[in-house]
Amino acid sequence: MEMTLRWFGTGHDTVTLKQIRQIPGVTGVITTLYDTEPGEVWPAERIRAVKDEVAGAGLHISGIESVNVHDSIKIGTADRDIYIENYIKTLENLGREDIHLVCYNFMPVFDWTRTELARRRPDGSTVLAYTQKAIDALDPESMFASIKNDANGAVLPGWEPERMARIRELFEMYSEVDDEKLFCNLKYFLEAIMPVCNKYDIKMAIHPDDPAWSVFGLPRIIINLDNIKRMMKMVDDPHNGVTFCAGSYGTNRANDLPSMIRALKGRIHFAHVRNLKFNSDDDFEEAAHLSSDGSFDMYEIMRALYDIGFTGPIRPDHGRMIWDEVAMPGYGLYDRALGAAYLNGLWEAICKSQNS
Ligand code: CS2
Ligand code: MN
Repeated sequence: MEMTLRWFGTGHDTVTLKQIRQIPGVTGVITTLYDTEPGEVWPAERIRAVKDEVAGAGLHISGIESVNVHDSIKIGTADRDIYIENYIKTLENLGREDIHLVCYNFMPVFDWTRTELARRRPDGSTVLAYTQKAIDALDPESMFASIKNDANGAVLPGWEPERMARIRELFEMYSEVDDEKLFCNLKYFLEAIMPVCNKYDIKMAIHPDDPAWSVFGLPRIIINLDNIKRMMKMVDDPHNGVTFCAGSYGTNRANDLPSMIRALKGRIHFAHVRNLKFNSDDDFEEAAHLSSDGSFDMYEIMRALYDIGFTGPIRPDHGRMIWDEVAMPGYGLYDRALGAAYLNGLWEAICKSQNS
């Protein structure tokens, strides 16, 4: 595996490339063109510019998270082919710049959903948290209003104000889309992009729905092993793979994370490894990466990745806000750096104990 950190780009991220370069063992970044809209073609010059900037800091781009998929593609409206064409052009531009990993998601309307961005834990850190009763009590607009104030001025991916302004319209557009329709539209999209992925050897790594169940009545399909297998079988190409996000699949306690990893051997192209602490089955908070701080056995997760011979990029996922850092919730420097160091430590111990 290669240890990486997510970086949103100069002007968008409080964390600098220089800081990332100083985290032991981190050699790559996972980045994006944060100010592009879903459906736009990413200009080759802009991709090259960010690639050069990252290289100038002694790092390299290990993958893109995310090239977002336009709602027309997810809904399957008549204009989807235009947006698919644009997606293909973006993939070509990435491929020509020698970028071979793209993370994306197929979640309707929102990206991840949390009900609190700054829940205080006993040690005084603040974390992202989810409680089902808040979802059941609120509509999406009031939820957006309630979490916006905790965002430290950052725009959270998937919760951009422009999208929120159109929220009613978006819900209306998705009203005819159920899980089956969403699977069909995903298949259509994947079939269209696989030729370019093969040509440039671009691994597509779908990110799971987070949480791994339906919120606000919207369909959600990338939630468990059966559905991922269905997705991989319906477009059976090694470039059609997954981002294994422990914190997202792990929201559903029926998902056995290490055994899912083993079952996905060869098709995990990217891994997000983080821990959750459950207070009940539908109330959880994003703990430190350390196993004993949360509910997951992080050793077993890393061990499963080792056992399947995982060689792709891995990154610590959301971190806690600690040491008075002010940053995008989940994406500060300090706790993610601690996460990277801890995951590197587990990995070193696993490698040495297996080779001795
Ligand atoms: C990320 C997702 O912050 C997060 O939870 O893991 O936002 C992820 O980047 C997207 O869903 C991938 O498209
Ligand atoms: Mn993730």
